[in-house]
Amino acid sequence: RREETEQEAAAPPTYRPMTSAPALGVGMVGYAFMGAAHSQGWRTAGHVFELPMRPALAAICGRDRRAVEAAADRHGWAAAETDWRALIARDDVQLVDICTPGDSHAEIAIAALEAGKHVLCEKPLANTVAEAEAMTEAAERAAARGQVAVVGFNYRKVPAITYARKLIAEGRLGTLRHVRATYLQDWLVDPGSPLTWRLEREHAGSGALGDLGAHIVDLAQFLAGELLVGVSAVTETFVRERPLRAGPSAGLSGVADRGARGAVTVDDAALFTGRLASGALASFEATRMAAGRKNALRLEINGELGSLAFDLERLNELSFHDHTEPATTAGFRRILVTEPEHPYLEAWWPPGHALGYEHTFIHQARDVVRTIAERTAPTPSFADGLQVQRVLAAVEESAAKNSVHTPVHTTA
Ligand code: SOE
Repeated sequence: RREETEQEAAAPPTYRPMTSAPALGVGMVGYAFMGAAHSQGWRTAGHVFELPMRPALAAICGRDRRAVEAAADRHGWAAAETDWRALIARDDVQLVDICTPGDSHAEIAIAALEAGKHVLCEKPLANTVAEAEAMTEAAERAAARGQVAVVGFNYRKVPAITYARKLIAEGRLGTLRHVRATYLQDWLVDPGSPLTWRLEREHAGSGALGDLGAHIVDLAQFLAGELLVGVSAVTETFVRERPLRAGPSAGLSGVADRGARGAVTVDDAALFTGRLASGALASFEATRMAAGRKNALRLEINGELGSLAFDLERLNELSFHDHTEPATTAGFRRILVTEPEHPYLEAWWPPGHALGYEHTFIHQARDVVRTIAERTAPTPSFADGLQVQRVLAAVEESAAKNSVHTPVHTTA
């Protein structure tokens, strides 16, 4: 074994040993795609970042005993429960992490907060504004007792996004003029793709709008540091009937039944424009029908002094144009957001050693733990989730009115 140098021997340890920090018992409801992603976050955060509390994967919950026990085993949870009320009641659970479809968020979150637990809830916060309001009120009452409630807008935790927010807040773009946001996926292009819960209004609340649009609305408001005050929208459901699902979901899809079909009750795509409080204009496109686009979340923000652009498929990069530079040499340049001075990077790899999708959940877990221990204001809060929900509702209201558009006059 290599001898330690004198300098290394004298240096304080980079990480506090996990075992010396008090445990934060986590109980998670749901164990599919998001459950797997959040499990990684809880498992890894305390091994990478120096944390005041050590996340302990106490128990995972789902209705199907065999499946939830298998998930506990695979993802490293100490116990499995089949009733979320029993999970909340456990003494070894201090935080409830909700990774279920939107129709159960409000009931579980409010019960957990009333039982004195901290809550992390997947996005969108709820399926309706009324549910999101009730959740936010419960979170405010709980905050007075020292509890934390956070909504899982994980893309805020991409280092390049956090850094973009910092540059904008420092005034590097000056007065903002435009926010341009698209979130494009293609997993519903095939009309034979089955009817999963994400396509059912009673479970998901809405379609591409709530699933993808919620992320870009949150990011637009987070980056700009201001709220949307109005929207104008169109939505469309291109494939109105799909085969029922035969068997369990696999990722986003699943096996289609050969006979039975059911109605798709949510949008496949939502396009809308919006105005921010300062008067800046924003445009949004969320779709699961963009063939070839897998997880293309793209943002561009233009201000009087410059522009920033981001693409989730190249998430370690940020493009920056400084408009105060001489026009002859100015232009978009690529910032590789992997320096130790960049957000979250102090604990990761040397510069240029890239991060990925799963790191957003590790950063989310780190931030939740610190918020609880340091008693700082939770972010993104349930109030932030409620604001996004209000925008989604306004989009649906506008789209319903816009079913007949201003006609295009032809000369014929
Ligand atoms: C499916 O469209 C999905 O997994 C969303 O539900 C997530 O929120 C998004 O981050 C990736 O795509």
